[in-house]
Amino acid sequence: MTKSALEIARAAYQPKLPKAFRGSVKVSEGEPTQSVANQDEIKRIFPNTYGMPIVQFVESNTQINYPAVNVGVILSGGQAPGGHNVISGLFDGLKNLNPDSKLYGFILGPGGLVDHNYMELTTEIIYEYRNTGGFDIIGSGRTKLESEAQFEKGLEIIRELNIKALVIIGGDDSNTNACVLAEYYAAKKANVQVIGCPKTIDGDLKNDQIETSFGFDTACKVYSEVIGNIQRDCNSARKYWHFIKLMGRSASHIALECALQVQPNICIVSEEVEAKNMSLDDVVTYIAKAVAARAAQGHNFGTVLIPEGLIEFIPAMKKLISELNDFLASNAEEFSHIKKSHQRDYIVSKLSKENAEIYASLPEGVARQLTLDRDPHGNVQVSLIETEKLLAEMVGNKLAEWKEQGKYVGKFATQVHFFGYEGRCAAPSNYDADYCYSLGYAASALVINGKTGYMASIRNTTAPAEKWIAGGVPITMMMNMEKRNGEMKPVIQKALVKLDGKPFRTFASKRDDWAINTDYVYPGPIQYFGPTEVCDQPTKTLQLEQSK
Ligand code: FBP
Repeated sequence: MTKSALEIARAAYQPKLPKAFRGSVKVSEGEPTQSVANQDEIKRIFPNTYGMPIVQFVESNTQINYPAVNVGVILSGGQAPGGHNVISGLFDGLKNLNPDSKLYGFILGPGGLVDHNYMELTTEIIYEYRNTGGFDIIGSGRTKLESEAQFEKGLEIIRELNIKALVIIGGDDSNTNACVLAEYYAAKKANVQVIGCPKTIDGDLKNDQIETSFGFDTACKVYSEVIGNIQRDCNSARKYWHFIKLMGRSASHIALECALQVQPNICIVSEEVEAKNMSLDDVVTYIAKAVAARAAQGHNFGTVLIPEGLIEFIPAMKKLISELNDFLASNAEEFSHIKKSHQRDYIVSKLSKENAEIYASLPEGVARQLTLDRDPHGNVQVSLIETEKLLAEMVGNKLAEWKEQGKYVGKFATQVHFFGYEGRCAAPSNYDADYCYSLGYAASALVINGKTGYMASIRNTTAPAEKWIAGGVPITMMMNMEKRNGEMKPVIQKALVKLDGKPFRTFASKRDDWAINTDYVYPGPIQYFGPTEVCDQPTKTLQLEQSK
């Protein structure tokens, strides 16, 4: 494998660990826990893994001789920077306790467990991937582990390889499934532990115990670097408005964090749009007003950040999408025979008056996307909707109307961007490199101490690493009941942007100034070597959340 100069230098980086992991550790257990909501139902569904205490690893003087163990690891869902370091931390943690322990990686996600597709991860293999981005060491996948048949298939290979524990590195859904699997094996007395690790660039897997999901830090820094570069270009040429969509599926954490880092003219926060019951036209008018106000000062340029999930948070669009889903699900055959050029009119004629009006007002391309791209469950794939183009076009139309009415004088030329995949496999920042390595180490300690149904946790991460607190949180503690595919299911509660939280309030207190002025910040690329204030800063979101 040919390596870049940075990769070679980075391979030698030794991630920082919490103090507890620098010698022998012991487990300190807290009080029994409760789930965040629906306690009775969650307890009933998880009789063997409900109510367990939060555990913390603390330094100890007692040297224990641990037996060798075999462990399986799975990378689940979208890539996030630092996954390789979770695996290296897990590997080093296990080997440190007993050099005869073995780590098996299941290939291409949870499907690897079901299909018995695996490889042993050796010292040489791990060495190649230390501190690198990506999930390519074993690959990732989105197969959901949820049926008994899958659990049983998994058990066959677990038995064959004499695996004591599985570590599942994933987002909220994958960790929910990890918990279901832990419960299933516990109920069966199969003697197989299941441990989760909090991963997702989206930043929506966090709660009182889990400060952040790994990858969020690096991905936001990469996007902020590029947005900063665009802002400098924008401020140099002074002729474009840049509409920038940012990944993050539902929650707007990424867009908000980038806004805090780069101070754009506008950032839309989906959670606020929903709370204020804004229509698409309200969002368009809000942007157009800011454009017009800058134009009045002779500034015909700017930046607009748009969260990926925006469309689904606009209440009226949500209703439209829901009616379209239902209509197309039951009339797919008839619709497939309608000529492309007549499809729009056909849909307009079939929808309720309110939804027909909204549908008719959408630009051609978006209207088509809403009727075409559906996932296997029959839902519109909102992430494929080019919201950045939609808004740029609709703002342009609004400004043209205002121009005719003499309400706006200016020029409006746009560029559109979508940043997502560019950041998901970036080389992890020092924060993510250290955080992930520590999470892997914590997972190894949970395994060795016989825990199951726990998520590895590292807290106090805005402090220097030696003060970080390592432990594990029962996954049932993060659960509530939610409707999925028409059925109530136990799931980990997703963390959306809190409008009364400090990150949003800070943004809201500054956005009017950012809209009218040109207060751009240019964060530059992630730095791996150099002064700590340049290399080791956590996200603004985390710093604000942790500040008193
Ligand atoms: P996870 O929730 O699995 O971590 O994935 C996050 C994400 O990157 C979202 O931000 C994005 O909407 C989605 O994955 C894209 O999925 P895909 O990788 O299948 O294109």
